[in-house]
Amino acid sequence: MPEKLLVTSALPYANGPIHLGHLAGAYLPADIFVRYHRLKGSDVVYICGSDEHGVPIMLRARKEGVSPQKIVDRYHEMNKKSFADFGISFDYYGRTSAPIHHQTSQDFFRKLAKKNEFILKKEKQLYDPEAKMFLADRFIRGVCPSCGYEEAYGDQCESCGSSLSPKDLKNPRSAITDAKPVLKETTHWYLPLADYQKRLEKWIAGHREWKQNALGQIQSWFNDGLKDRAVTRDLPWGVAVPEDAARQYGVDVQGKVLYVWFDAPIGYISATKEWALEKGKEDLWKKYWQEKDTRLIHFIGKDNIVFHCIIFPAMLMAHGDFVLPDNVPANEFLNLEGSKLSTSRNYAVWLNDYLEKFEPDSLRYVLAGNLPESRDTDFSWKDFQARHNNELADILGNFINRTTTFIHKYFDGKTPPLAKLDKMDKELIKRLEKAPERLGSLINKYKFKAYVRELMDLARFANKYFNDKEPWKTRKSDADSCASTINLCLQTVCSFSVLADPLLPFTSRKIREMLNIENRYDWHDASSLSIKKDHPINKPEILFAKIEDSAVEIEIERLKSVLQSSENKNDKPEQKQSDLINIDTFKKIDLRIGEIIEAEKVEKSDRLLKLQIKLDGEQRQIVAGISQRYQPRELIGKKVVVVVNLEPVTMRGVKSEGMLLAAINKENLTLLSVLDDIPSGSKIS
Ligand code: B3M
Ligand code: ZN
Repeated sequence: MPEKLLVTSALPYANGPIHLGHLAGAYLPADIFVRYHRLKGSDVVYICGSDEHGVPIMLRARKEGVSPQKIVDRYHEMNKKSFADFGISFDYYGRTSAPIHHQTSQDFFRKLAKKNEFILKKEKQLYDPEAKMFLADRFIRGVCPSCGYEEAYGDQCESCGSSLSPKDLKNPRSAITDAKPVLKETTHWYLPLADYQKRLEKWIAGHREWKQNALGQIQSWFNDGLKDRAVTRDLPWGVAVPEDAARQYGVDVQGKVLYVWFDAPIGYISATKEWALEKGKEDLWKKYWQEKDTRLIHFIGKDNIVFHCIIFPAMLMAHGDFVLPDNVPANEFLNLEGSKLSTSRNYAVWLNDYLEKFEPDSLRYVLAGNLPESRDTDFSWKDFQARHNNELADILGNFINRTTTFIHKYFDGKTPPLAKLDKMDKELIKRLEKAPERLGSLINKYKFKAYVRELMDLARFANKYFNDKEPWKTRKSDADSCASTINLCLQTVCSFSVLADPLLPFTSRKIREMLNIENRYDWHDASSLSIKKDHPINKPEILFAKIEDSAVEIEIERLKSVLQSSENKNDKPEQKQSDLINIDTFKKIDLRIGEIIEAEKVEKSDRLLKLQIKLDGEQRQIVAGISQRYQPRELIGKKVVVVVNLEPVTMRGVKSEGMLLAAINKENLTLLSVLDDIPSGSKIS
């Protein structure tokens, strides 16, 4: 029986175009994963769609003076097209304004109401007397209580990442009219998450294989104790709270909708229903959502962890008819040219813009090789150009081109025979035999960067094989050897078209056309020498044209000017020449890798966090002034650089035995970490 997989990528809000950060977070890794599984013969359905509710969409509509529907119609179509052009191979791309989604979400709510899973709370909430509406989530702005940022939203501070509730903000004001809000009574439905904590803990305990970023965040939510979550809002845009279900509570549902994070994940279910309908098999969705042998996998960015690992699973448990996720591979964030991406400042690379200028596979390759799998990573245009030119063009493209050209020049365009094999030939055959298993298992374990690296290593090896075998010489001195070499090179190109297909689908298709072989291949075919003697191939074409300096310079300049116009104009302080030290002085500093295993705020301090750091066999307590930049929970499990032989000091009554290294620039601060995983306690020299 093939493995049954239901794969989802987070539903992007339909209030703006897709950018690189989105792709690196939830879409490209998922697409590599599903393409691999399809080739392997797994029974896989890949679902996504537009998230069309929520306050950000309403704010955008107000800003443009149009209806929310107009906004979501525009971006739904635009994003659907960009994803398709980029090769993201959803089986279905739905939208949460679809009637079937409203129906499914309301049914979900009805079922929970019927099972008495909700509690009702009457309380005072912020209300804009000028706009005459309640100010939920992002409709309210004010000063963040954790970091003092003045433009924090009612649900989250974008500066320090704290998750907030509107009443937490100091000096709150309406994002619509700027009015000072008043308190007004309203009633809402809450999911009492505390009732689910035990069940959730037990379930998560069975998933120790999940990535550390998710497990760390989940544990920290458990440590804080789960709280009741409101699942409705007073807003004019969203899925209406179903009147029949509300009747049992005696509450007027006028103007009330489901909270966007209640309906959005149900969007995965409703889009699967639409997919089934489109296939003419109305009930097919049940096979994936309701039968226990499904592996449900949610690909997301780290800011969505709590919703996918705690809240949605609790909803699914409360409902009872659906499978729970098997894994939630969450990625960290992607930065751009050393700065944080920002959609509001237009500091981003937009996918639709990119696709007008460059090939999709170039970006797929560069992003996948640099995914923020366990820490934030950076995208730079120079690196993009270098990896396209030096790896895709000079290694992979070159190998394929010299092989196919050789066949046309000296073998009349037909595959030469395989004669006797020498040591190098056998080595190449062995690598090809092992490759599908090896590369497939990396993809299946969500190690996409390692897959990309090993795939390119294989191309490097093949290129070296071509060089070492010198077929241009053996052509005259040993015709059999020359034929064998070229035969094996062609077999390798063919294997490549399969093994690279999840990553470079457009290129793989071109290769197969060039090789005049069928488009449909099985993953494990890549291990065999499947091209027969005399098989004719088509004319070679260049797969990767070099990217010129001028093409990326324009992009770099654009980003620089965005940064300059939004940065304050203070000139950088003059760099002072530091006094030189010798190596012995430097060696006196004992630097080690440590893992943060606990983190909490220091009482009465805005800046300090108390951290417990695991070194080799011992544990240290260190106090660090980083609380304006990091939430305690996001630090758990992170490997950092520790100065271990610093004299202990006491700060705010808390002992600190060491120091963490950080890079600092104006308001920016980032802790130093390591490129690859290495045990705690490792010495730095
Ligand atoms: N639209 C949030 C986001 O884009 C949200 C994801 C929904 S997934 C169910 O970060
Ligand atoms: Zn803040």
